[in-house]
Amino acid sequence: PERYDAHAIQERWLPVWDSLAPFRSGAEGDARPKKYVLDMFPYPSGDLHMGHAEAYALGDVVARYWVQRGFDVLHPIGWDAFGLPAENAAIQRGLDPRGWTYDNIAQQRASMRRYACSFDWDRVLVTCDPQYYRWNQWLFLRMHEKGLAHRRPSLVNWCPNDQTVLANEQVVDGRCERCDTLVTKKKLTQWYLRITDYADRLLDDMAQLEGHWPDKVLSMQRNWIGRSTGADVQFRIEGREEPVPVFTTRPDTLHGATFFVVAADADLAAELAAGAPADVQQEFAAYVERVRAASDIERLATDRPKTGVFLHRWALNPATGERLPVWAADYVLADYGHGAIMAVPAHDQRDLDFARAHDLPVRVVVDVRGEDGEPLPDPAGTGVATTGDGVLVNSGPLDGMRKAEAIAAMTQLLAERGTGAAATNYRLRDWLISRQRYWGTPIPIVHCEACGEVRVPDEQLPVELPPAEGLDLTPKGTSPLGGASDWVNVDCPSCGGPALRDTDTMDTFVDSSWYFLRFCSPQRDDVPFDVAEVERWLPVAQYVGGVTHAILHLLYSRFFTKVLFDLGYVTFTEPFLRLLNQGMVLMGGSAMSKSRGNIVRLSEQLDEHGVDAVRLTMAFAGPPEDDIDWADVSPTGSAKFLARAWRLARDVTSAPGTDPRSGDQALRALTHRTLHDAAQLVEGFRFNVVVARTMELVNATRKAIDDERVGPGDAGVREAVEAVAVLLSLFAPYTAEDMWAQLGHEASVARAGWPQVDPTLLVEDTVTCVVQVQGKVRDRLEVPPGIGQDELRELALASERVQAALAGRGLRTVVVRAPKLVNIVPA
Ligand code: ANZ
Ligand code: ZN
Repeated sequence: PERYDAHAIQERWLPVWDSLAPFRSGAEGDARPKKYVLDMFPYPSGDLHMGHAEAYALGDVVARYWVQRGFDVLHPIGWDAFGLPAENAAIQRGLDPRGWTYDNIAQQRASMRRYACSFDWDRVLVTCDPQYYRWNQWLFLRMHEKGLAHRRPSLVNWCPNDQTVLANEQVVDGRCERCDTLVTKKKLTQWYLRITDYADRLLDDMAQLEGHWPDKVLSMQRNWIGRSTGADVQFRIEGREEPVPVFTTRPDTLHGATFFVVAADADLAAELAAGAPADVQQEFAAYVERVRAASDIERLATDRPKTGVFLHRWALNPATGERLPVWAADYVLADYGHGAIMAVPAHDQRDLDFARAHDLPVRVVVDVRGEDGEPLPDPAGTGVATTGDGVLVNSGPLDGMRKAEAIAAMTQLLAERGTGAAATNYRLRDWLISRQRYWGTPIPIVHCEACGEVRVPDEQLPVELPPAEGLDLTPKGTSPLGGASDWVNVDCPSCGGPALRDTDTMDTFVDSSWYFLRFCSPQRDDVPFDVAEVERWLPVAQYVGGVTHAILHLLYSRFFTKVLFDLGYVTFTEPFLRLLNQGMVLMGGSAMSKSRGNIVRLSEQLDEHGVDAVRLTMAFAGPPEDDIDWADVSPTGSAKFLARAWRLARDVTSAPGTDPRSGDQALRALTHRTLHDAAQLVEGFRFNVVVARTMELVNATRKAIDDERVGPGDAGVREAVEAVAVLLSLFAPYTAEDMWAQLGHEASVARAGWPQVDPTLLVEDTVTCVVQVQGKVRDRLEVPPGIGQDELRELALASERVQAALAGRGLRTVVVRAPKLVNIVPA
């Protein structure tokens, strides 16, 4: 063919690849070293969108690169197929969630094939398949045996619109992550996984990930776990037998505590209020009602008015014996620390705001200085708490100590007196996995009046979902599975008596917390994963996905891995060694959304520009972490470049296998330099630079031919064009494959292998640059022939001999004639 026709090329190669299956992994006897490259699997919400197109283009660069480097690469795909959208489609449009889900999967799968994703299609898994979710149940049972899965009544986040419980992670700014409704609280008995038992390990093992995961993700995880160290301090309350503990990060400020606050919605507040005068009791009851309606985020917001009720009760400061008024307020949370605090308004901003709102005393106990060494003004007057380091004052035995020393001293003092101890607190909460929805994994527990909570025996797994037909799926606060009476009523596996199945389903994040293990042996129906295969492939060498999963999914996967390590099923404690978070694809500066009407449809882009041009554009748009604004990029430009590269392959006339050593030396040097750098650039995720360097190689080759410096039969030209084909095989697989075939090769370019780089060709030529000061030669520098004027000027001025000749004088003029001469005239 004479003309580059992207669509014809696609038609030509798709069926060939189907039969070649160049990305099949883990074949018996395949001696290549192993590498696991994983793209986050999609939710089958419709056809692929531009975000998928970016993620899968970038993940493919990495996977295809390692294949070229001679690795047996596991690059699997599957579908995260349970969840609310399917259920909502069922409710709103009367569709069967199963059918809806599998239809979407078929569509996405076809699009991925067309998009030439280098997936191993023999390993596909779908989480709503009973053969998958039976292992969710199996894992749940193992955790139940270890006490890591348990049920308890508690206040939970509740979405009044979806009528479902939400994990803390699914509450964003006090709103439901999915539907944006304000989240409220509700008391329910729910299933939890004890991720808090793993808080320290989840934090400490991050040392393994440092430098390999984006810093931003590591710090998000750290904040989410939220470990803080300090002390528990016991406060006696007049008229109450038991002392009440508070958690503080600043035991050093104990002498500055001027009041005491109990979370208004904590049981303790109700108890203390019960001993208060009748009018206070009424005021308190009305207040609690209002508090319960608000979300944690609203309650903690610093700009929120500090409301509260004085309970007419008194706490005793264990350091001073002073009587502190006890308040109930909503800025203290019931489920953090002990749900009560000692308030130190001089040194805590929220306490200060509260003190100023309710006329409570403010006492400075740390002398904090500004940058100028002067004491910072009194917080009582400025309304700004002083939170920094300083010297303790008004604090008895602590006076004169600095903050850190005083924290240690006070902690010890409290311990000696039996009124306190060092303590650690976490923001992390146990993972609430119960959902009162249909489209999820049934919890494999049976409730029997005689035996209590009974685990479904392993051999009875999977507990399959009953058909949706006939069930009322509309949210109502209890699970739709309760309506499937044939399914719910079972014989107790333990005593054989009448019993009921648990009707909750699991949070879908359970499904994605171990899917990377299942990919190693997706067909095994006797174990969740083949331990030997997992040993062979894991940990995942490279994980690629969106930053939206920076907390939830990654934390849960890390947690599952550690649990499986403790159970002896895996030998590693971190599942993902390296993480790449790609940016988003925007349109006109904002995220694509139906409401903005700025959605770019991937299928239309593929029809218009061809697959390769779209994929190349994704890689070329900028560093992968950055967002891509589709309005600013040029798939047309990408297509033109691809045509130019393709025409080079058409024009090569030397035979395959020609010894390149007889080729044009300048072109060869560029080819080898490009290959050498490209490898490092891909490994550092600088894909856009690799594309730019490939363009440079294409242009230089074309120019060498056009200038008649070399002929199309030159072995250096063939070598350059073959290198271009291999480089492009990472970004534009169809074009690369067609070029490879035009160059006379029979096998797929995908497995051609990275060309051997000849180190002798990497040595750059240099020229000698003379540096003069006042007309006298002072130094000679070896510089690359292509050095820039500015760079050469800096180099010359940095020379020790030149500096000696200048002897501290300033510069009048510096004349630079790159690469040969620099002439300096001092002032
Ligand atoms: C006295 C104090 C003095 C505090 C001071 C701070 C500064 P993190 O870092 O988040 O762990 N606190 C404790 N329990 C709380 C609850 N349930 N709701 C709201 N606030 C609570 O912060 C711990 C600090 O937050 C604790 O230390 C306590 O205030 C407050 F100069 O105690 B501090
Ligand atoms: Zn029983």
